[in-house]
Amino acid sequence: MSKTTNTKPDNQEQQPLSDNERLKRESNFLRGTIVEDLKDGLTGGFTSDNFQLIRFHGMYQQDDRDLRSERTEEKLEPLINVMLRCRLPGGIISPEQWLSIDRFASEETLYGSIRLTTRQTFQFHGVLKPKIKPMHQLLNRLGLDSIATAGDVNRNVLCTSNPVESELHAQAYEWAKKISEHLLPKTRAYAEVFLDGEKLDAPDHEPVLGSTYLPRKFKTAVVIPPQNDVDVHANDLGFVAVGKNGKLTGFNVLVGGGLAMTYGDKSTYPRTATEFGYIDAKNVLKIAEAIVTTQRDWGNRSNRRNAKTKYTLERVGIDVFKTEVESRAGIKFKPAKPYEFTGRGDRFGWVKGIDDQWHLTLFIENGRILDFPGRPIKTGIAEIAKIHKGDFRLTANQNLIIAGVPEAEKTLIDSLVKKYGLLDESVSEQRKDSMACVAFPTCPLAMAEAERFLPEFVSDVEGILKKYGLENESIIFRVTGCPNGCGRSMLAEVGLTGKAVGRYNLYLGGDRIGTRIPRLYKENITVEEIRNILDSLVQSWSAKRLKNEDFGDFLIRSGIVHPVKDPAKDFYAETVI
Ligand code: SRM
Ligand code: SF4
Repeated sequence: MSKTTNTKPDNQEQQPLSDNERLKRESNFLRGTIVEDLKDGLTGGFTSDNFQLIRFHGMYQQDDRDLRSERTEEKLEPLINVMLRCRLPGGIISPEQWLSIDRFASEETLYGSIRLTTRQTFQFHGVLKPKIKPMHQLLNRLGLDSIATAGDVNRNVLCTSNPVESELHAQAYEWAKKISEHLLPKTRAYAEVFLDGEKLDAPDHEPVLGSTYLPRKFKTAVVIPPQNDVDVHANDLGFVAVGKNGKLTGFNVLVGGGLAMTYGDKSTYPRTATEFGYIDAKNVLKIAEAIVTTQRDWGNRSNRRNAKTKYTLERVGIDVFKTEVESRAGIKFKPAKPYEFTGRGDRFGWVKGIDDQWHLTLFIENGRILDFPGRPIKTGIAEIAKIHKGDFRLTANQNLIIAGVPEAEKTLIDSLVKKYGLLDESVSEQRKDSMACVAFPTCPLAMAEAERFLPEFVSDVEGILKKYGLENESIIFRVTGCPNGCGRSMLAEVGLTGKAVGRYNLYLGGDRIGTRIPRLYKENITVEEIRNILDSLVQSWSAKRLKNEDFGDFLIRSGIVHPVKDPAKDFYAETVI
């Protein structure tokens, strides 16, 4: 048994608990009255607490914001539906599974698309109530589920998409799967509610998460340097793989990353994770559990805005948190092993792995898989799935890898790739290094466009780079429709966060490898203003940069932007010189 200190290191428990704590406590281990709501044909939605509880089972209630006012005028209820997020540790999915989810998206959802997410999984948007149970039953038949992909639990566990060093990847991926399983809710609610599972007499018990689950969402990633393609610093818990001769020996452990903030509330801020030290691979689950339970017991359950691990760490002190973790796990962190990140993007095109298999990374703009005019990419991927013997790997940059192609099948896959326009050689490096969250029309929290704004604005950025002779360069550019950070703008060299329709905050000065938070440069500005600012700054970059100097580093060195060094203290400090 692990040792725990029974009291919190401060007086947090004297504050009244947030309403989410009540609803978790009263939910009967996440069941609520979802079963009754599913049978209620009068509304497309979920009532009272169930609206929140369905999130723990991987669903969000949404409606199409483009259609809202039209439907209100026609005195109709909004077109209520759910978005489903699948659990897919490490992003690996088989061609057979893909074909079934492809069919479900086409035949049973309002939008017909599959959306690859920034956390290596896929979402269906627009599932109407009568399709909800069949959808979960389909996932179950495929060996998939959507447990804990949302809500106050450990979410989908990421793992670097690295098909090249296949042995190291296979080991790291196994850990990502084990961590996901170990930290999963153990309640039978999902099976009972959605799969018509048998009700057992044994009481539910949540040995790791506890009966009221975590204070807030919790995110975990496994990263294999030198590629930081999962943005490990966006996570509450990061495992940085350390290998020797292609074999995994252990991990450096990072704690307390997270990217969201709330406008106007300076007690919220994005934060990169803190290095706790090195552990041997065999201790991964013990350490993961100790970190999760420390956050479970010490996290703020009164104010959800300050509830994530990053705030707990700052509140109680890094050393106090770390010592508690060591005591609970019965393991001491060793000094961190040296490692280096050299990049973040995916490696596009064909690469050959050390196992002699071929792997093809496809660029999927915004992760949206749909048949577009002249580019039937959804049909194309399904056609490949019909003949592919390896697997598909979803990346944390919303792209797709066709992995494990034997030499003999490469030509056939290549011909399908060409036929369906899946590999466009003209896509610039800038476009590949750009990313947006979903935002309108499905995200209820969006203040501005992101996914639908990105493609055109990237063309503008391409134009600016070309104007100054930098067309072979790129800037890590990310847009989110609000300050929640789903497209990870707070780890970009240039990050936009939506303020209102057509207006954004502009953040500058992150680095290319995802270890520095950018700083607010201008608030609430129009797209035209953003274009003009970027034009002028790129001009300076082209004129004054050091050899191979990246845009974010140039802005810091030249003093245009003060670096954010310790976000808890200086994220809101004086912005621009
Ligand atoms: Fe996110 C909420 C979409 C990755 C921080 N996120 C949402 C919701 C569910 C809106 C809502 O609460 O109703 C969005 C649904 C939009 C839609 O229609 O699909 C949404 N988040 C996404 C996705 C799909 C964006 C994408 O374009 O790929 C990503 C799904 C990941 C997954 O598969 O699990 C997604 N969200 C992220 C990330 C990036 C990451 O984890 O690497 C972040 C920032 C990292 C972090 O957590 O600090 C992120 N999402 C949030 C937050 C702010 C959390 C906080 O700390 O305050 C919210 C709002 C909330 O939780 O209250 C949110
Ligand atoms: Fe929605 Fe905001 Fe997340 Fe974008 S960043 S998907 S707008 S919650």
